[in-house]
Amino acid sequence: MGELVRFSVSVEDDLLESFDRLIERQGYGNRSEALRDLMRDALVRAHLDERPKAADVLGTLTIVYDHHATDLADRLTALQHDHYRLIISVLHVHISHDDCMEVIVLRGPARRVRALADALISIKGVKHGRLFLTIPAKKITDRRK
Ligand code: NI
Repeated sequence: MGELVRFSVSVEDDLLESFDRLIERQGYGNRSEALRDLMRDALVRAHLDERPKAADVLGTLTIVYDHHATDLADRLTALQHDHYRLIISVLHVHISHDDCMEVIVLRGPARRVRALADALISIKGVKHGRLFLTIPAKKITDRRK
């Protein structure tokens, strides 16, 4: 953790009022913590955007599917076994009589993680899927550029 630095920011009053209402609804105790989170999120997104070939990213892929769909569960499982080195863990939840949700925790090269997520989401019968990517915490404020 770096040393705390204070700085001032000029902003339109209506923008600041809206921001304050938002962060209060979100449960932030003060602007500083909300601003720190926005800065970290921007840095993570920039890191991922600027390094499409990043060697080490972390991801969670959430997919929802009907387990009755023909061959779907087998295809999802086979594809995950084909890429087992990218998969840290899988959480399976039976969310109704028909539907399942899986949260697949991934770690590896960005391109391979994205490609596996795209392949899983695009299998016929997957109703919804979304990949969330982040990076190891120490890289968020990496001073090397
Ligand atoms: Ni299930």
